[in-house]
Amino acid sequence: MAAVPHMLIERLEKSYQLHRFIPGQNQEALAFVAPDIQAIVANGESRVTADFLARFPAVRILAVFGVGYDGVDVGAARAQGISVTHTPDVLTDDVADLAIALMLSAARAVPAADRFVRAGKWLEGGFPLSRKVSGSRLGIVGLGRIGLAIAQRAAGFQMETSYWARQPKPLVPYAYYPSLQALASSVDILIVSTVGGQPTRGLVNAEVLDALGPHGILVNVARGSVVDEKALVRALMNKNIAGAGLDVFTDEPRVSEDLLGMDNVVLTPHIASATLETRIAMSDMVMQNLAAHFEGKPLISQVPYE
Ligand code: 8YV
Repeated sequence: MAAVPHMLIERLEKSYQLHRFIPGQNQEALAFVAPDIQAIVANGESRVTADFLARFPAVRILAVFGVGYDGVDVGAARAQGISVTHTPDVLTDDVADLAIALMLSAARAVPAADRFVRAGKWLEGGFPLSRKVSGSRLGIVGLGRIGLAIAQRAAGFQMETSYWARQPKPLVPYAYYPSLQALASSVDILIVSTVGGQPTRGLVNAEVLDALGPHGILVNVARGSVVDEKALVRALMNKNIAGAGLDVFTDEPRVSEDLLGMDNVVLTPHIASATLETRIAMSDMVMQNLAAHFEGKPLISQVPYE
């Protein structure tokens, strides 16, 4: 699990008395100060359960460093009078950029081609042909801020974009498929950019991957939980799909040995929002939300209560 970055910790330390919680390590020390803690900062992957929150009776704000807050029990936070904030918008471009990078890398086999050159194999012959991206059909799973930014970029590649979402989006020029399987069967590349958590768990399952088909490529920049990873491994092994580009995993930072061994899979370590510029902007948002809370002003990016 990624920790809150050092740049944010340094800024928090300048304004607040900071206690760092390292799961499985300093629980007793933290229990000692827990009644006095007024705010919690977590990252997008943090698991913040009702039991955890119950240990901090004075907390009134939980600021998530990330757009996704699927690890937070928002209902429990609400019941305890805790406002939850996150960092939307500032990371949209970066996540969409990485989705396109993974799409191109997987379809054009860029990392495999790089390994090929470095291993001196070029001297023995040419590299196998890859798949054309420009003009191909793109399916987007979840057309929120990030999905829309991916669609805009895909337009530059003359891709025909369609999407699945829990509800159709008004006023978008892309075809809506109420069935994810039907979407998968009519595209070449499927990019997952939907929210994580219970509503989307295992959404991309064996049937969806089968529908994507032997020339299809799957990209995931959302959450590992959205894809049935065992089904994905089987689909890749049996060549039911052609390849994948993955930034998120079921049990990250542990990545399945099967995926590690596959040449047609491009793997990145949950870095979609990890540029210096964006991480500074995300840190700014966390600081601004905390400051607003302690000054009694409206929060700048509170998550909706479900
Ligand atoms: C971060 C994320 O990697 O925004 C999210 O939901 O998953 C990412 O931006 C994460 O929050 C940093 O730990």
